[in-house]
This record gives sequence, structure tokens and C-alpha cells, in this order.
Amino acid sequence: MRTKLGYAAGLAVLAASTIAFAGPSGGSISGKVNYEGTPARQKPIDMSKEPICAAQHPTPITTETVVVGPGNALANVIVYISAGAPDESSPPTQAVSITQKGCQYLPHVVPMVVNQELKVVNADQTSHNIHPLAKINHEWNKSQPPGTPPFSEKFDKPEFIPVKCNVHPWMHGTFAVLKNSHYAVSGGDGSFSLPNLPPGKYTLTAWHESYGEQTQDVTISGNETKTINFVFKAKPY
Ligand SMILES: [Cu+2]
Repeated sequence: MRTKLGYAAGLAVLAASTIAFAGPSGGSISGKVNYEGTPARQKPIDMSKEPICAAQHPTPITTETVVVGPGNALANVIVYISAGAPDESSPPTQAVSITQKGCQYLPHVVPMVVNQELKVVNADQTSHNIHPLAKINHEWNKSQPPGTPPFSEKFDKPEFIPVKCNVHPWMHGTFAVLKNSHYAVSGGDGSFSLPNLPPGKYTLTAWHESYGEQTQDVTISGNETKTINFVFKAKPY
């Protein structure tokens, strides 16, 4: 069974991005991420060892390594400017967050900028032990009992970091620590949008947890909106 995001969720993402990105400043890049081939079946997760979490999923959830939507849409792809944009001179003041809920990471992939505050929330009545397996950044490993307030962390170097829970082996996610805030995550309909890009020559990278990375060069002049699409080959495993 593949994990499918609903149309409604995808449309909500699309609507939100349209509103947020309607400003007149600069150009933008938007497009879609699709897959070709047959994605590997996602495995159902047995949460019976953690009844509090199992009770939150009347229909058992599956792994989220490959999340697809209608029309061969590929979700959870991080699309970002990997070259051509200056590094952020200071991190965005707003924190990004990850919530442990129903023994899942919400969202599954979390992009952030170097030194931006990352808030870790435990919404479950059970302990989680979040463990980002950082290799370039400092590795940490924190237990978070139920009812304890969120804690904050940050990473000071760019890195894609797999995240796991030491208590619940099925919990997986990714932190993407990026050099600038020109990034987006493809929604359930595969769409993404990068607003507010000054004119320039950019390298756009699309990263998927299982299907790897692709890049495309893009030149933005004036206020134009460029359409860039990515197609990943589904890989069985
Ligand atoms: Cu956990």
C-alpha cells in the first residue's frame, strides 16, 4: 500500500503558497515533482508495543520513505537553491518545529537554515528519544518524557541529517540544514514554489530521501516565474 496524501491537503498547500508568494518582489520558481516507474510498497507499521500511539491510528500507518499522490506526484522532496544565492547573513527569527505525535515525526522532512532555532515537541503521552545522526554537526540524543515542554536546538553547518527515535525503531525523519531560506517541500500534489528570488543564475537541487538528488540550472531575470519540473526514477527496494 502506498501512502497517499489527500487532494485536500495538497490543495491547501497550493492555496497557502499562492497567497504567501503573491508579492511583487523578485522572480520565482515553481514546478512539480513526479516519479516514473513503480514505487516500492510502503510497509505497514506495527505499533502494538506502544498502545498509546497505536490507538491514534485506527487505520495502521505505513512507512513514509516514499510518499506519493495522484498523477505520479512525489511528496516530501526538498527543493532548494544550492548555488547562486548568498548564505543567509543571520538565521530566520522564526523557529521551525518537529512534533512527535502518534509515534511519527510531523513533518517527515524538516528543512531549516544554519543556526535557525529548531523546536522539538512531544505531543504523545509516552517518552521519545530523538536522535539526529549528524556527521558534520554535533551529534545529540535527547529523551523527552511526556508532558515536558518543547526544547530547542540548532545546527551550525549545512547537512542532511537522518533522525531516529531510540525508543520506537520505526520513527524516521530528516533534518535538512540549508545555507539559505530559498527552499520548499513538495506537497501531496508534487508542487513546490520558491518565491522572492532576485535576478540571478541559480542551481536548483531536488532531494528525495530514497531516490537521491537532481540539479537543474535556472536563470531568473526580473520578476519572471520559471517553471522547473523534476522526475525521479522510482527505485524498488
Ligand atoms: Cu519515539
